[in-house]
Amino acid sequence: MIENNQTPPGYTLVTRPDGTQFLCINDESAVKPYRLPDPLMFSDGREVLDDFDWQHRRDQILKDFARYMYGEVPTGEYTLQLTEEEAWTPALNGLGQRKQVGITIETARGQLIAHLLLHAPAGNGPYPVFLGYNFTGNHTVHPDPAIRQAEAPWLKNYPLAPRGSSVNRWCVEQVVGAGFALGTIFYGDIDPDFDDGFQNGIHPLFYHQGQTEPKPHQWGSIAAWAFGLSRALDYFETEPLVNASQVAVIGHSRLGKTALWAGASDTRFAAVISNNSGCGGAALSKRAFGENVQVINHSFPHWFCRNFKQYDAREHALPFDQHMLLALIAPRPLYVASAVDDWWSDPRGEFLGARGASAVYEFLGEKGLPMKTFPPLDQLDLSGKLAYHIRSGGHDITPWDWEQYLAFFKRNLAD
Ligand code: GTR
Repeated sequence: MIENNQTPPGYTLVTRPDGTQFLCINDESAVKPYRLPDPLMFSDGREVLDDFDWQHRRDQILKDFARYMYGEVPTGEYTLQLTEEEAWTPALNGLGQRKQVGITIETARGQLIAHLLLHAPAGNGPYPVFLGYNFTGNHTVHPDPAIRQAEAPWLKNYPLAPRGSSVNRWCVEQVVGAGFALGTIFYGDIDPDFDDGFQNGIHPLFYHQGQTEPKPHQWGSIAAWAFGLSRALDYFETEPLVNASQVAVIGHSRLGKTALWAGASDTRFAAVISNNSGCGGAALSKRAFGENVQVINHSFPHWFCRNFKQYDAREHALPFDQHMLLALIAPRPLYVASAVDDWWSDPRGEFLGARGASAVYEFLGEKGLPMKTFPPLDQLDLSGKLAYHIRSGGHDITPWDWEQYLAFFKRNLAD
C-alpha cells in the first residue's frame, strides 16, 4: 500500500479494480529522458538507404513487435466459411442497405463464428469501407431491430447491452451518407475480453496436441482480434458491393490498438485509424506517461503475449517503441487521434508516436505529419498521409471524430 502523502510530484496513485495500486506519471515534469530507436536504422547500426532496405527493416520491426509484444499467430491450418445470414436488404430509411454475414473459422479442434454487420449506400458499389470492432454487440450500433443480437457463448454470464446503446460511437447514417460502407463485428465473437487463460475464443482452436495456452511469443487477445479483422477483409475480397482494396481499419481505445496491429500485420488494409489507442497503441511506451507497460500487463494480462511482461517497469529495455508500429503502416494513410481529457492514453505520447513515424513516410516519398509541434485543441490539418488531432473532451469516439476520418479517407482515396 502506497500512502498518498508519499506520491512524488508529477505522479498520481492509481488503484486498479483488484485493489492493486500503481504510481503513474500524470505530468510532463516526471517523464524521464528516453532514447527512441530509429526506424530507419537496422539493429546492427546500418542505415536504411532505399526501398529495398526498408522492406528488410520493416520485416525486422514487424517480427520484433510480434515476438515481444502482440504475439505471433500460430501457423496451424484453418478454413474459412462465409454464410449469408441476411442478404442485402434496404435499410436506414432508404439511405442504404444492410447485410449480415457469418464468418466461420474452423480448425481440426473446432470452430468459431464471427458475425459481420455491413451497411452500404443504396447503389451497386463497389464502395470503400470502414471496418472496426464494436465493444457491446452489433445490435448496439444502431436501433434497427433486424440486426442480430450478440450471442458469443461466454456472454451468458454478462448482461447484454441494450439495442442501439452505442449509436453515438457509430454514426452509421453519417458514414453511409458520405458514400462509404461500414462493417462491424462484436470483438467478443473472436476472443472474450477477460483473462480466461485462453480457454475460450480463438486461441484453443490453434493449440497443438497437449498445448493448453499460447507459447510466450504467441498471440494474446489483441493479435487474435487483429486476425479476425483480416478474416473480415478476406470476406470483403468476395463481396462485389465493397472495394476490398479500399478498406480503412478503425478502432477506439483497446480496439484502436487492435486496428493498428491489424494494419501493421496485414498490408491489405488501405488505411488505419487509431482513436485514443494509448498505451500499447499509438502512445510511446518509453515515456511511461499515464498507463504504462506494467499497469497494462497487470490489468489486462491477456492483451499481449507473455514475452511482453519482461518489460514491466522496464520500458527503456524495449527494442522498439510505438512510433515504429505506426511506421509499419507507411506509406498508407494513418490517422492518430487523441482527446485532451484522456490523460491515461497520453495524448502527447500519441502525437510523438505519429511524429516519430513521419520520418518513414517522408523517406518513402510521402508527406507525413504536417505539424511539427503538438497542435492546439481541435485543430486539423489533413494534408499529409499521416494525420493527428487532439479533440476537446474525454476518452471516446464522437461524430466529430468520424467527420474527420471521413474527410481524411475521402481525401486519400482521391489521390
Ligand atoms: C482502459 C485501458 C486502456 C484502454 C481502455 C479502453 O481501461 O487502460 O488501455 O484500452 O481501457 O479500451 O477503453
